[in-house]
Amino acid sequence: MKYEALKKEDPEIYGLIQKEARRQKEGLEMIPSENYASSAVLEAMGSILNVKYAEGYPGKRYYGGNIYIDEIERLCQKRALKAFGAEGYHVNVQPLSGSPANLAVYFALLTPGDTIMSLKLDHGGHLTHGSPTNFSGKNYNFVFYPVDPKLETLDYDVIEKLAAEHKPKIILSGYTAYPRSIDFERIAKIAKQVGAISMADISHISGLIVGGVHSSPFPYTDVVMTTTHKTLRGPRAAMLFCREEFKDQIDKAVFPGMQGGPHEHTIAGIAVALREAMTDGFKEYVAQILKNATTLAKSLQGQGLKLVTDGTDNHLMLIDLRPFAAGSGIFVEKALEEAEISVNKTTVPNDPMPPYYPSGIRLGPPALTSRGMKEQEMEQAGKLIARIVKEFAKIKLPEEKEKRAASVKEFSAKLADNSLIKEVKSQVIELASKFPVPGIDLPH
Ligand code: DSN
Repeated sequence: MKYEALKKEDPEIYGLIQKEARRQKEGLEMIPSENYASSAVLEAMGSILNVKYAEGYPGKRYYGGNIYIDEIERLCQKRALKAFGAEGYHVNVQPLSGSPANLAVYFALLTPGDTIMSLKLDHGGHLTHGSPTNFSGKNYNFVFYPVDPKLETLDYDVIEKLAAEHKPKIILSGYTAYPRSIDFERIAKIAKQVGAISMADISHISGLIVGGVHSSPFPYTDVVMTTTHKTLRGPRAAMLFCREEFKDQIDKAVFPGMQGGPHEHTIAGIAVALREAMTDGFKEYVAQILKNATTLAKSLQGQGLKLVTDGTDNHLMLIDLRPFAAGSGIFVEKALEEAEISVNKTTVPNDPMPPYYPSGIRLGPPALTSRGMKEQEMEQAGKLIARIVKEFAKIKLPEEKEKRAASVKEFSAKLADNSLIKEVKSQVIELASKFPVPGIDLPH
């Protein structure tokens, strides 16, 4: 993007975008839920479609002038069903993002107080999968299933047993921090046995599913939610697929239940991303994500780091920092950030620490793979990350809660002068600068 008008009209915001562009170009974005959309997607999102109000659905809007908007939204729906091979399903492409989309499903299909079964949050579940701080946990009765205490993987027999015991209305699968593949067919079967609706949140893995390197929830799962900006490489938004029998309830829950005017410029961007996702190039891309993730995991393990489940089947992995010090995720995240490597601190199964001071690091290669990095670069990135982890994961968080924020602040203030970080950072910049970032056009 050239940003010529922005540069002239608002140098302040333009300058900050350029700083962020430089940060992204010189650093390694390894938060596994982040990714680069193509320039074509960004152009659709930045288009004049931004102007339109289109409350309602194609063919039945509450505003005039939506002839072409209807065509765009219908095309997006058609591409979504085709890309996911979701024959016999309906798709709503209006959800503004993943969290409101999940809430729309609960709103559509449940009454407050109804039971939903989902994965424990510190085992990989999402905020909207029943956190007591979230609308979901405050309004519905969540029963959580755990991962196996030893293997740290899903135990479908335990899910089956809990489902028979609690008779939930929805069984939710699909996770935000789970490094292994998911048997959607088995979970849908369990749901059927107890008369529950099966729901999958495939936000993280939807690109892998479209590209054929992860099992699909179609045609097994009743309701499927995905965000569109992670491995799918589209704009920040979401889509909701459902069986025809739930169509009216889901559509009404999204609009007028939870949202007003849909973001049609974003919907156009989703359509562009879906077209890209149906190409052979995208299949190669997601296959490379898996090769890169496996190589990165091996590289980290080769340096002596422990990964949750001892590896990965998908695009992400979790470093368990408990062998060093529980609660050190925040120190490692900050040290890596100073070295221009972006990851996020995360809880690990049965984490003794709270989510803001957790004992793990979540990372993965989707965005780096979009830049063209391959196994060799993953090997190198793994070694650089391990050097930082081994140095900073030892730092102990104060026991006293009120002293924690100050200790992190004090720690962060010293990072810029740390010689190890300086050394890693220069190698990171050298590595990253060789690979272009899709959608970034830095001035020379
Ligand atoms: N925040 C997203 C993630 O990082 O997984 C999920 O909402």
